[in-house]
Amino acid sequence: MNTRTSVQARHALIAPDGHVPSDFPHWSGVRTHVILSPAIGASLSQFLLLFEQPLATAFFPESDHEHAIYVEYGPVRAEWSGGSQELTSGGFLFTPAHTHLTLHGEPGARLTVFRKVFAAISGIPSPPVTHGNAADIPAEPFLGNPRALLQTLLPTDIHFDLAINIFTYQPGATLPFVETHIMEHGLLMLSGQGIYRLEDRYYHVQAGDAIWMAPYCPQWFAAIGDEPATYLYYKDIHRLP
Ligand code: UGY
Ligand code: MN
Repeated sequence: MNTRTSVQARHALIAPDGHVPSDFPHWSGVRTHVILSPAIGASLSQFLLLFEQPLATAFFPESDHEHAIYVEYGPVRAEWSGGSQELTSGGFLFTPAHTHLTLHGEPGARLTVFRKVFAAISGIPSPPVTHGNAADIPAEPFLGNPRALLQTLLPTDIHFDLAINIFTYQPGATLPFVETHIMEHGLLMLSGQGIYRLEDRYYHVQAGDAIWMAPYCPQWFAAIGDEPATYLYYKDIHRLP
């Protein structure tokens, strides 16, 4: 037996063939894979939620964790302290710390949740609940390259201590250099395939794969194949080390 999954001290590739679901109190009808968590060495958690049954429910109780959600397939109804929103494919939602969050999905709905402890700055309010759809977010050439387009889903103001972005590469396009930075990433390949360099290793990655890059993990990507490669990723931002 074999797998492309590789778990290292400072990075991981998690391929779907190894997924094993978790159950949580008051959740029902949702197949839940905890892809990343502090147990692997990350400071974020990354969940993959597959809604399987009518009235399926996932529940994140109020805590010092904030949540950022991206819906691959909807519809999903999100309810939080003080509001609710229907999310279709491409929909995203941010809920700040100290907000409970309930997600109801139709069978076949699939989404990713990034969860982390909010890094508060005294005197600056928490970021507000924010939602939208990737279809309405402009795709900007990354460092001038129109074959590598970046969408920044959440506002870029300093209230936010995380970003969720979508990168779309045409076949043959690459990250322009090997990045090495303090920011940590959790990543989900949404479509296509490519080669991901993580530290000194090179991995073939494809839709459905997830990646953890610890701070300072050298990283580079090249899209291969006949169709564009797209990935969703999390990044911590805007806080002094
Ligand atoms: O935002 C980023 O750091 C991004 N360029 N990293 C990546 O795609 N691995
Ligand atoms: Mn990066």
